[in-house]
Amino acid sequence: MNSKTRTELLYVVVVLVVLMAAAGLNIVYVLGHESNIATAKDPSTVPAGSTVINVTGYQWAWQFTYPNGTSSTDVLWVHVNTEYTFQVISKDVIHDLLIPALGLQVYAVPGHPNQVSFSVNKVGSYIFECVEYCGEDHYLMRGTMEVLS
Ligand SMILES: [Cu+2]
Repeated sequence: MNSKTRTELLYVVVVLVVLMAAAGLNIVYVLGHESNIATAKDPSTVPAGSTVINVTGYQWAWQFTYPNGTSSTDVLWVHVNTEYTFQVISKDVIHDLLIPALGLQVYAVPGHPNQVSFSVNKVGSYIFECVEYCGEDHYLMRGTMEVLS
């Protein structure tokens, strides 16, 4: 092996070592980062005593399914001073449910359930709407949350 070939091989080996070290650091960082997110937002944990309402966003309505199996579209029925947990999913594109009076906003993402818990302390009628532009009839994704005594 002449010195030219040896030098060339040395360059190849040095570059390979640097790239593999960078890949290793990157993998360690990404895996650690991902597990941090998973522990912070574990969608399988529902607070004790909380009533689960499954919320499905789709083009172009919100569907709320209650524990007894019934569901409503574009109107949400809840009781005052009761804790609820939304489990939110999308059937198609990304939607974003906002209930301004509660300061509650949660994304509906296909393949990634999101969860949020809340209770309302005042009987009344409150608007909700989708605040992520999701297609031509996006404006139809609105309705009222009726809070009963
Ligand atoms: Cu939408």
